[in-house]
This record gives sequence, C-alpha cells and structure tokens, in this order.
Amino acid sequence: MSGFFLTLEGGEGAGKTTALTVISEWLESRGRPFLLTREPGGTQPGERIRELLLDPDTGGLAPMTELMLMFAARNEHMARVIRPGLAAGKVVVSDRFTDASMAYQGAGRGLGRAPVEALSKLVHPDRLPDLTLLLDVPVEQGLARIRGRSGGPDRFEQSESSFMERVRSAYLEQAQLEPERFVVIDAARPLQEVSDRIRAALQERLA
Ligand code: T5A
Repeated sequence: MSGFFLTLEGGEGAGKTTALTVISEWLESRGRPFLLTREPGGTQPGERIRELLLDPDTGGLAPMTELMLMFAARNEHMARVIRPGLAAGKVVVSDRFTDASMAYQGAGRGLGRAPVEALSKLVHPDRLPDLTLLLDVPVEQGLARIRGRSGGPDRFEQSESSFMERVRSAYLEQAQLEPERFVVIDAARPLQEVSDRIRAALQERLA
C-alpha cells in the first residue's frame, strides 16, 4: 500500500469538522489526490452501524459489544475505502480511527488496551496511520462548544465528564507513546491559530 494515511482525533467538540475543511483546502491547493472518510462509518454498512452506535435510543451496550461494533465497521472501512484509497496513491483522511477505540472503549469504558490491540491486529495488522492530528481541548470547553447544537447529544455526547476526562487522558498518553506519529494541537486556541497549526503540521509531514 502506498498513499498516505492521515487520521484526525480528539474529544467531543474539539473541532474536527472544522479541521477537515482546513485539511481539504490544503490538499486541494497542492493538487494532492485525497479522499475524506469517517469512523464509525465510511461505508454503507458502516454508516448503519454508526446509526446504531450513536442513537441514544440504542441505550446501554456492553462495552465489548460497542468495541466489536466499532471494529466491524472498521473492517469494512479498511476493505472498501482505506486500503483501495491508499493503493491508488491517495491521501486518505479519516475522521477518527483505532486511537478512538483505545480512548473511548479502552479507557472511557474501562476495557483496557488488550482487546483493542487484539482487534487491531486482526483488522489492520499491516497498517497504522502515517500521521495523526490530535485536537486537544479541555473537556468542559469542548462540551460548551457542542451544547445547543441541533439534534441533541448523541450516545457518546451524553456521557458524564469523568468518561470524557479518561478519553482525553488516554489520547494524550497515546500521543506520548508515539511522538513520531502524533501531532498534538492545542484546540482550545482561537480557530485561526488552530488552522495555522494544522497547516504547519501538514507542511512538515506531508509536503
Ligand atoms: N467513537 C468513534 C468511539 O467511541 N470509538 C471509536 O472507535 C470511534 C471511531 C462519533 C462518536 O463515536 C465515538 C466518538 C464520538 O463520540 P464523531 O462523528 O467524530 O464520532 O463525533 P464528534 O466527536 O461528536 O465530532 P463532531 O464532528 O460532532 O464534533 P467536532 O468535529 O469535534 O466539533 P466541530 O468541528 O463540529 O466543532 C464544534 C463547535 O465548536 C466550534 C465549531 O465552530 C462548532 O460550532 N469550534 C471552535 N470554536 C472556537 N474555537 C475553536 N478553535 C473552535 N473549533 C471548533
């Protein structure tokens, strides 16, 4: 597989949607072929799994069920979107990937690292992201940003702040473990500064 695999991670309200626009514009302006995708989702069955996972009416799920659904969607995503995109030499930009499972299910839901690592070995033994941009924002600040958004909170956004704190700490820990893959961006800064930092990271790692 050639191409370049770029993932975007962060807690709730970190500004990933906004960051995706910055990334797309940067890639377009340099004529780099790319595709944007997301997890959970990115394929037709994956989007159906996403609906189930995010819908508050789904109610509580056993953490392991939740993790396996994330990886079921990811397996389709790898097979139908990510691998073909990379094989075609594209920059594949995914809004979340396995680091989200480590943060949300591993740390947030308390499953630990082992099941996440085991499933990653099954689903993508040969491939990790080439670059992961972690948008880091204090939990309360992120939640304040998404409060009042139309449609109401999804299943994850309804979680208590102690859950979100575990997610944030796990992301930062992972970034410390893999400094060559992660770039941590202070997403508490004003939008213009965050955008400049994202462009600088792309220039450094991808240009
Ligand atoms: N999940 C996912 C798991 O539990 N395990 C997994 O393995 C995977 C893959 C769906 C959920 O699934 C979970 C995690 C998630 O809870 P999602 O679709 O990525 O994942 O959902 P969200 O994290 O909720 O992403 P959103 O797109 O809804 O939110 P964003 O992208 O973080 O925030 P965004 O860009 O919409 O910004 C929110 C608001 O803040 C403003 C924006 O304008 C917007 O109004 N904003 C700023 N304001 C001031 N300063 C800044 N720097 C700002 N940046 C953004």
